Parts: sequence; structure tokens; C-alpha cells
Amino acid sequence: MKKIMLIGKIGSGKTTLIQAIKNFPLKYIKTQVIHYIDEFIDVPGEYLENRSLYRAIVITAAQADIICLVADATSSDNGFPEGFASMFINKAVGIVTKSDKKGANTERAIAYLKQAGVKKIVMTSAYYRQGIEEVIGMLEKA
Ligand SMILES: Nc1nc2c(ncn2[C@@H]2O[C@H](COP(=O)(O)OP(=O)(O)OP(=O)(O)O)[C@@H](O)[C@H]2O)c(=O)[nH]1
Ligand SMILES: [Mg+2]
Repeated sequence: MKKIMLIGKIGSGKTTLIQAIKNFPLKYIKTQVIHYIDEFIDVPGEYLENRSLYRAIVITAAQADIICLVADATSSDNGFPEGFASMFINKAVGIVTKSDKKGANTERAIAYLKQAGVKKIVMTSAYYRQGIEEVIGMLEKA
């Protein structure tokens, strides 16, 4: 089974997305440490928000086959530096979250992900299960 690592800012929706993909009930649980859940490696947003922890992200990525950069459609803050995806030798894909939410700007999130260096991007709402099957398909093909 392919290993998938999720990276995104604090509260961007990584854990919720995993719950939606796995058909678990959606429940808020703050990710405190790098969490291994079946094929997923759920990285707390703090790792992206502190540049001193980038090395830890890269080291952890060695265990993954696919890197998912997760961008919150409601956040005006771009957590990814330009070309961030090139830090990894792994395939990187992008996922936009919270497309259902008031104030969501999916175009902005897509632009951030493209700037980070991903080409394939899927828009999702975990709450409405939008794009979830598409994400599963993208991960299977990647
Ligand atoms: N409206 C809406 N809210 C969402 C969606 N996905 C996640 N959320 C909410 O966003 C908040 C943060 O989601 P998490 O999945 O915990 O975020 P995370 O990226 O795992 O955050 P860290 O563990 O802190 O890195 C929660 O309150 C979720 O319910 C979505 O698709 N739609
Ligand atoms: Mg989390």
C-alpha cells in the first residue's frame, strides 16, 4: 500500500480529510505529533509553520510515496514557500480543503499550491464529501 504524507498549515483540514477518505466520523482532534494512521502520515501544522522543523518533514517524507500539500480555501495566508514541493524526491499533489465554507476562495488556494510546485490539484469539502472520491483516485494513480 502506498504511504501518503499530508502537509499543511495548522487547522488546514488534514486530519479531517483523512477521516473523510477513510469514512470515519468527522471529529476534531488536534494533531500533536506526527501521526501514523494506516497508509497516512499526518503531520501537525506546526512543522510547516516553523522553518526549523523543515528538516524533520523531509526526513519523515522518506517513509512516504506521495506528498499531499493541503491548502485551506478560507485562508489568505500561504503557508508554502515558493517551490516547496521541490524539497522532496516524492511525487507531490495538492488538495484544497473547506471549499464549502463561507469566504472560501478556491482559486487563491490553487494559486498557492501551484506556486509551491504541484501540478495535480483536487478541491474538496470533507463536510460535504466533495472531491473525496477524486482524491482517492488521484492518490491511487500517483
Ligand atoms: N467547513 C469545513 N470545515 C472543515 C473542513 N475540513 C476541516 N474543517 C474544520 O477545520 C478545523 C481544522 O481541521 P483539522 O482537520 O483538525 O486540521 P489539521 O490540518 O489536521 O490541523 P493540525 O492538526 O493542527 O495540523 C476543524 O474544526 C474541522 O472541522 C471542510 O471541508 N469544511
Ligand atoms: Mg491534524
